[in-house]
Amino acid sequence: MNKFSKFTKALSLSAVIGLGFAGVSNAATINFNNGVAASDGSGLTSQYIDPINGGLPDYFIETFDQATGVPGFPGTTAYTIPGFEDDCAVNSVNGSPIGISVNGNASEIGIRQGSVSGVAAAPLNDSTCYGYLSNNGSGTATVEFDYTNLLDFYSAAAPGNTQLGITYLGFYWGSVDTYNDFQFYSGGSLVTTITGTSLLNQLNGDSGDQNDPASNTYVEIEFSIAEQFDTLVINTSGIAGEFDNIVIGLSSRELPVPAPAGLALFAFGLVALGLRSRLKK
Ligand SMILES: [Ca+2]
Ligand SMILES: [Ca+2]
Repeated sequence: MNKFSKFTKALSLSAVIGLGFAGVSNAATINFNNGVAASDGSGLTSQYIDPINGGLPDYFIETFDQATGVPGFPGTTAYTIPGFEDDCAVNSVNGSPIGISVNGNASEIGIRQGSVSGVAAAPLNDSTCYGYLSNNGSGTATVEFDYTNLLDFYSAAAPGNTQLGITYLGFYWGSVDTYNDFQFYSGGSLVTTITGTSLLNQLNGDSGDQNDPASNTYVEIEFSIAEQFDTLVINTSGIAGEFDNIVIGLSSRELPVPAPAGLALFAFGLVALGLRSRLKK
């Protein structure tokens, strides 16, 4: 039993209907239609893990809410907006062997609830705490989520497993702007980039729209083991880049049993039974 298994709870399963993502190399498979409703009122979350219901082993979630913090992660309130300290935190940061490192300019990183004009907009249907990055009006703001610690912890716990890496990342991207982008690095080398412009083109969304599902979407990236990443970098050259429910999955993670085919057969069986009972009458 993996030590981390206790941190994940139950499976939240949905149909897996992925769409290819144009404009990105074959380094990773990017989907954006698999998000499921989050049980904590945060809009959308990963099909593999829910803030309250949990998920399959070897997935980890950052909700930015203390209420749905992960046991064992002490977290920090260093980036919370005054007035929300009791509710918000980066749950997974530092302070533990498996903590992540958040690197960036504290004046450009925020965690809060609700929308404030000219500051940040809550992702669609997200009434919980979320994270955001702002350039405060000029230049480019950057924040780095470094998972090297977590990866090292797992690697040490699985000696001989040279195939261990982070091969999944999902996040709820609120009010996608043309000037936001997400980059993935491994050992300092760029693996792939998702730009707001590409995403909006794919979804036919309007830049910065806070109310349109086409501009507020759950993005998932599946990496091959050769293209695993250890660091997520978010950039924005405007106000603002908003995100919530960041989920990472290790290569050792469980994948759900492919249910749709079985469910379809089951449904067909029910229909057939229904027909038979009707014919009997
Ligand atoms: Ca949240
Ligand atoms: Ca935005």
